[in-house]
Amino acid sequence: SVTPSPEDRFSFGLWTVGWAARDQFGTASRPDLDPLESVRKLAELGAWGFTFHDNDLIPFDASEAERERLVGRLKQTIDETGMVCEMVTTDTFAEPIFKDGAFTSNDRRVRRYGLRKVLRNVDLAAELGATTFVMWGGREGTEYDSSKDLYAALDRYAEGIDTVAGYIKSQGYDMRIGLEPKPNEPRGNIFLPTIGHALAFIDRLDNGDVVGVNPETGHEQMATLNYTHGLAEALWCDKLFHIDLNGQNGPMYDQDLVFGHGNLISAFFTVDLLENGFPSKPGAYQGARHFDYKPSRTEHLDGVWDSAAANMQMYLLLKQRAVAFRQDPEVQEAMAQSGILELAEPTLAEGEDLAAFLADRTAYEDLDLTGPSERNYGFVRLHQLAVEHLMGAR
Ligand code: 3MF
Ligand code: MG
Ligand code: MG
Ligand code: MG
Repeated sequence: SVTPSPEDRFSFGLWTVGWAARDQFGTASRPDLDPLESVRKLAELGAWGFTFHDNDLIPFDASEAERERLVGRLKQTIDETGMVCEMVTTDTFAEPIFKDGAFTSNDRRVRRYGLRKVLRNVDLAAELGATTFVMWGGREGTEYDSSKDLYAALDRYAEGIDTVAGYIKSQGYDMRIGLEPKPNEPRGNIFLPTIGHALAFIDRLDNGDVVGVNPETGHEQMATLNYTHGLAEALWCDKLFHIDLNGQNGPMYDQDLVFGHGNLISAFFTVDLLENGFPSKPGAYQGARHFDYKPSRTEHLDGVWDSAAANMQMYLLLKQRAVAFRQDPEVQEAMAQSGILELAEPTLAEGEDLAAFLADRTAYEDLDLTGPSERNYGFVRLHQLAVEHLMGAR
């Protein structure tokens, strides 16, 4: 069915529908929304959960009493709607204090302040039952390479993430951190620009066991990378802890379009991976299908909710087509023809040691290169079948 329901595990950031469309060049084109009304509205549309930055709900300068009142209202809304607060994240980018970053600011006062802001938000996340804590370091970076000791910046970034991860463990919270890579915007160059950079960084952490990635479709595409490949490597590393789905048309500013409204063929293969898994490792991704998009500035309130619904609609349509694609006998035959199923076979035979491999003349000296060189892989035929399924032509 293409009617979203909680079983589909769709979730939305409150900053997505809540974006009043203030941009670099213009004032808001829509009124600010009450985030709690947004939770209700998303529930009505068939979403399962929501996510938020601390300051999507609690103004930066709110008093303690105001903070408690707002958290109380949120809990009441959760009870009334059954919506799941699946992820919480921290705003360490909007306020002037964070203009040179939070964990990697040259100013130690800012680093200590930023870390405290994040830690108190981890407590709030735990209180609300969130199991993922996302960290997008939007201001961690530079415009000028002269402005920062890059080695020390990575040390301080690691120190910050390790401190948060260590805190989560020491409190016994059932929670994991998802680092969100992005190559640029708002900084000229953001640290941990891609999934690959983040995975290598996580490997160097002391508490990296509870740290993974939260890749966003558009962010990888801004770096001219293939989002589905990035998800695949994160899955291969057991580090795909969360996802931000949206739409983007190649390397330009962060468009945050509705999922599928950018590179549609790429979106099809993203859903194919999330729903069907790898041919050698079938099975659906277990996490939330989380959207991080922006209703375009041209849209008023109807457009906000139309676009929210469109994300779920696009995902379900793509899911329908991706499932049909994999089940089509002609596709299965084309996949077999293409050797896709052969790739799961180890290159060395079972029990074959290096000496035996080096002694196998059929592997090298005696191999007739004509066969493999003249093989027609049939990838174009297979892709044509995929695109026909995507277009609803099959
Ligand atoms: C920016 C983003 C961010 C992150 C968010 C939490 C404001 O391009 O994608 O959205 O997703 O900070 O994860
Ligand atoms: Mg984006
Ligand atoms: Mg974004
Ligand atoms: Mg995002």
